[in-house]
Amino acid sequence: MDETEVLYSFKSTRVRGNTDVATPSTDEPDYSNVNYSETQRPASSRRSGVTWERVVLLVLSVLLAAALTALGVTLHENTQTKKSLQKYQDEAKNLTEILSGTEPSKVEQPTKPPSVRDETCPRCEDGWEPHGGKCYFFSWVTSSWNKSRKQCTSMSGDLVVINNREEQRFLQSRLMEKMDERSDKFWIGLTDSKKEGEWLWVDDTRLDTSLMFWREGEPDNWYGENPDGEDCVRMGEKDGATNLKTWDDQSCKYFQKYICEKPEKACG
Ligand SMILES: [Ca+2]
Ligand SMILES: [Ca+2]
Repeated sequence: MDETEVLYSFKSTRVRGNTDVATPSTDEPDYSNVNYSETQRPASSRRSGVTWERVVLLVLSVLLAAALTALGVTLHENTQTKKSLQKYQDEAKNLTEILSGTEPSKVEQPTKPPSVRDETCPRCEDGWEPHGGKCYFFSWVTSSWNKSRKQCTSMSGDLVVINNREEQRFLQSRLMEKMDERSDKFWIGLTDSKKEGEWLWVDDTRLDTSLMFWREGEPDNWYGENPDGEDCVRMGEKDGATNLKTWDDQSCKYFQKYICEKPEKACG
């Protein structure tokens, strides 16, 4: 019996029951049976409903997954397209600049500015100035020539050896900025203390006569202030020098500032 038939049976028997309340009718419907029948939909129908819901849910899930995948692919393709477009624009710009006779700009491969490279790999330690492959230290205290040299060697350097005119020009230009007064000169690594008149650098090389920067009248090995004469060389002209001539010999016991030198560190 299906659901429609159960309901029909229930109504017809209730009408008959009202005419004879005291006598229970044998046709009185079995409510438990009715209730049971009400909820007793065909099992195949309920299973079918659940199954359809699952199918619909599954289809929707598949569609959602497909839509998300398509969206991801589209976004990726858009990114690639933008990159390609930028590349073509840069190439077109370079071609335009070549045709107009100017150097192409380096927009594609920006390089680090020198200051950034220096920060990542400093060629000289703090307090030392790089120049021409060397590092220079300009002291702010004064000392005798020998003690000045010890200060330099204690920092893995030595008093400066001047090897060419450009180096002399660099040092003189720096001293013009650093000297407080005309007598505020700096020791360099040149001396004739081993043999009078035989000038040697601290690396034991002999002074090149074509690379001498003596001031007018120097060296004079003056005995006026010291009986030992003058065996050490200092340099610096605060007001500028004619033809870079800034050297003079001085008593090694004098207290002067000093210039240390050492090679730059290898980078990379
Ligand atoms: Ca001398
Ligand atoms: Ca002198």
